[in-house]
Amino acid sequence: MLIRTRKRWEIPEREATPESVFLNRRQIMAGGASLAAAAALAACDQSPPAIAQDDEGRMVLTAERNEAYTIERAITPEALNTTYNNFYEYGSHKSIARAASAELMPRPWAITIDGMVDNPTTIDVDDLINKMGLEERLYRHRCVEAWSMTVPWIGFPLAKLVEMASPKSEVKFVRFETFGDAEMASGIRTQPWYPWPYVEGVTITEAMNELPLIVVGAYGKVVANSMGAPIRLHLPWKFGFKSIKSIVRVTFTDERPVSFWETLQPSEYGFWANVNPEVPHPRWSQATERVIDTDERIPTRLFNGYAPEVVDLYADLAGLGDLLYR
Ligand SMILES: Nc1nc2c(c(=O)[nH]1)N[C@H]1C(S)=C(S)[C@@H](COP(=O)(O)O)O[C@H]1N2
Ligand SMILES: [Mo]
Repeated sequence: MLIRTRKRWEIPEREATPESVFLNRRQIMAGGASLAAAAALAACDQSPPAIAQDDEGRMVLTAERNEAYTIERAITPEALNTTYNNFYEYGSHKSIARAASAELMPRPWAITIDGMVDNPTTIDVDDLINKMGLEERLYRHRCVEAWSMTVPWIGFPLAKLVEMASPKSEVKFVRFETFGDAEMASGIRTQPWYPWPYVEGVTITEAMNELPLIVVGAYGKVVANSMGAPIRLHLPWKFGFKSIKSIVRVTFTDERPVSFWETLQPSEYGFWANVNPEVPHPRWSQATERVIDTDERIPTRLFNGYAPEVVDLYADLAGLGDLLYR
């Protein structure tokens, strides 16, 4: 872990920001934006840090909703989203929230960016957040098991992290790795047969697309342990298993990463994993999905509804069908 002597919020910069500005920002974050408040902010050159601590020691995020990514579906209730999860480090069932909240220590947390890049680094998660800035996006979230949610994520585009790392021209893939510390995860201890740590990967062109979000918050707060604190990925056009949680390493490489799920069952969980209603999982249909809060069954959409943003990424693939699924 990176040793740090001083947190960003200990720097007097925060004191220079009047409380009213914080309040305005938070109202905007909560969706109550008024043009007047936005104008007041624009006129104010001293913007608050993206993450800071309030007087009671709570983490406060400053993020404005990016209206380009609002959607037609209702937001999944927070209490459901934080308690219905896949996070095998804490067990192979949906109710991992209690174990994750008791065991996972999301701060301090360092992320290593390495491999074929001009700027390798190991950086504290909060320093990274303040460097990148934050925005809120509403995204559909579709698990390969055919349930879905709608999540108000807070984060920054993966493309910004790629830009910071400055990959060499030979880079073809980005590999992500979750922590593998068994002391922090009872599921690693009780399920030693799994290929820990959890790994996922995307192509460099996927990583540079506008959609992939590095998530550090949801529902206006730092992201819950059960949802992959303190930093996880979300790829809204792919099945949920690609959206790796609690990331400690991002590696730029010319070799295609082999994921946790691909290692376990390559015929069911392939590299591409693009949501496609026409290509069934070997054991069930992907034509529809269950909205977790209402239990309603709705049709699944090609690329989970994000075809306009991503279809060009796959122009070189031989055909649709299986390639989209795998
Ligand atoms: N490290 C890690 N990341 C993970 C998983 C996991 O078990 N471990 N599960 C994946 C799966 S299958 C899904 S559907 C999503 C679930 O995210 P959520 O719990 O925030 O809905 O996380 C993905 N990321
Ligand atoms: Mo999933």
